Amino acid sequence: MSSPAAFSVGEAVARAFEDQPIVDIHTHLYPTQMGPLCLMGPDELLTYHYLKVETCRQLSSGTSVAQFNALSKPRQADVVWRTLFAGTGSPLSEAQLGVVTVMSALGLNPRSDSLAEFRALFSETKPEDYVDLVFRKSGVSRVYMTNDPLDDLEGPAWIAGFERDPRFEAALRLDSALAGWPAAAAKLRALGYEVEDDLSPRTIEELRRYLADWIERMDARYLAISLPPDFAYPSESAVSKLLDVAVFPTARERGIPAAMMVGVRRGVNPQLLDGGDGMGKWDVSFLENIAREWPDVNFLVTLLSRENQHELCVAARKFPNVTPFGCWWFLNNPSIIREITAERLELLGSGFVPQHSDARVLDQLLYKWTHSIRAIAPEFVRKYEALRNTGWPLTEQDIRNDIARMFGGGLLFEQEPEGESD
Ligand code: FIX
Ligand code: ZN
Repeated sequence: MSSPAAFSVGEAVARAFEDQPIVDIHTHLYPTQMGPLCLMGPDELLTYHYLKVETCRQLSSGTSVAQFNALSKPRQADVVWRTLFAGTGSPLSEAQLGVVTVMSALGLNPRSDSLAEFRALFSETKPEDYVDLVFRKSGVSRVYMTNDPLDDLEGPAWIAGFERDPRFEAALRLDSALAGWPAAAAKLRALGYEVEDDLSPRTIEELRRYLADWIERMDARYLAISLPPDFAYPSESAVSKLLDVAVFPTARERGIPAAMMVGVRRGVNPQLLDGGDGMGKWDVSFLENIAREWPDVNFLVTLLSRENQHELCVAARKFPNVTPFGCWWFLNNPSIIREITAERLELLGSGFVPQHSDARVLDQLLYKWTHSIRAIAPEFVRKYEALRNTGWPLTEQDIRNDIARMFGGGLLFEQEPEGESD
């Protein structure tokens, strides 16, 4: 066997990424068995909210955002195509590059005048074959969905029951149940949970029953909530109290992580509908309060503001029950991914989950992971070269082990909750 110093780190990292099946820990993807929730194909891809927002910045004069919103999905996709891909400027934004990568991966001409060729390919392929094709070509082996029983489409699908494609794992999302309490009380009551409008002992008991039932029904692997930048903990807000009395105790009892996604300001420009959300910086001392108060809950944390990333690393150094994950949403751009990955490697070693895709349309797996790995791999190479230069007899297997741990989903469940072992 050649001496450990003989191999090329760059090539070893590239091989490790090529061979590692990716586990994508946060997406908005669903299996075909969940009917209309499963989004794929050109019309869905082109009407991704990132692209609609970019289109709305440059609608031709005479077309308003309201008129664009009123169009059918295929007509919106045509407008997006004409504006962002067959228009005057080159498709340089990350979301635009994404579409080009997807089309190239599918063997399509991205410089076409229309979506006709893409639509023909999609309509000629059976949905289950399309799913297989995307999983195979993207190198993704499993994805975590974002599951909300209170969603009008999703709840009935779970209640009716379906045979789950095992590549799709569940994550119970709590935004609609907890945000703006008692906004969700009527929906919870309709599902059979006797919550009251105030946070009475009965309400808390019933909310905990809701969590327990739905974790069970979905086999949810973690709980998740997104929160605004002004979220404070502890505080008198209903959401802070509900996390304390219902969500965190449930995560602890069940031994599953709680994912906190903080920094989103919903509906900053309501006219843009699903693309209208903005962001803001959080006070990370609230995360410290949570982590200190709940040492036996594993918190998966992603923060939306670039300004919060260094503080998040420092908080994770202080609290082993905090695992940073992903470069979320407005951070999911190569320049920022590079910066965040380097910072996390330097402060946390291999103890974080570098990326999730946040894909909403299955086809996006074909670009989000290639683009992310292209940004992340050089940072790993730099670190492994630095490690070898310090005199560490690095082996290719070391690299493979780290990449498997960080991209193979294992870190999610690495921390056994206290008191669970015996
Ligand atoms: O809250 C979330 O999970 C966000 O990722 C989404 O709501 C957002 O719309 C999105 O798709 C970001 O990439
Ligand atoms: Zn998301």
